[in-house]
Amino acid sequence: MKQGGSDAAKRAAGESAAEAVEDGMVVGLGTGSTTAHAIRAIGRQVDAGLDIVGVPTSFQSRELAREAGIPLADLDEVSVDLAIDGADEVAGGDLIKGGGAAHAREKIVDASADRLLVVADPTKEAETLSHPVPVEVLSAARTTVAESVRELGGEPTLRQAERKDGPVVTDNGNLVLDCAFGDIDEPAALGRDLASLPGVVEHGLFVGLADEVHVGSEEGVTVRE
Ligand code: ABF
Repeated sequence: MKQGGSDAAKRAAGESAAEAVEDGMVVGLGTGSTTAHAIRAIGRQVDAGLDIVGVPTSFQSRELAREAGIPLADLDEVSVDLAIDGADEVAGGDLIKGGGAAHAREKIVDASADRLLVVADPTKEAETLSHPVPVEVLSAARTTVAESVRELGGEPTLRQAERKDGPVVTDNGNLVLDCAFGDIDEPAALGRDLASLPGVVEHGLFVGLADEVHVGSEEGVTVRE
């Protein structure tokens, strides 16, 4: 995951996106350190009387939202007006996500939202997507999917836990293959190919989903539409 951005840049992006939250909205709450700033800012607005409901995209964002005092609902109970989420790489409206292994739930929430605001720092921006694509797989499909990814021109690596004592297991109980393809000139086509493989739960290509990208820096925020 590209993690070069400063905390000040992430905070600027997160707080900028949080300003788009309005009274009465159902808000999708993404995962990661940049979105965490948005969640805390929304929590402060709730403290000040804002009436919203949050839909978390991961265990991490649920815990953070609870601490911030944001009332929560499940996606099957509400429909999302606005989602705020981070990314590992951003090229125009296309994203690679899944560095936090939460991209399956993130995609369900982000794709269902009327508007998706992506929060990022400048290290995430690219002309062409080239970050390895996280692919969540059922454990039984790990080898067959890896083989198919190689046939598609990618190099899959099973994601290991930071303590190196075993693989990362997602909130859904599955494994993650990080699949390096080099420059991804046709993300929509690659996304379709990956989605068609038996045993793939979800991949981290979010093509054309971003409505706005809030890029924070120490100097301020640029909003790209
Ligand atoms: C989630 O967190 C992911 O989909 C993305 O991989 C990551 C971004 O985290 P951070 O903001 O900490 O760089 O949004």
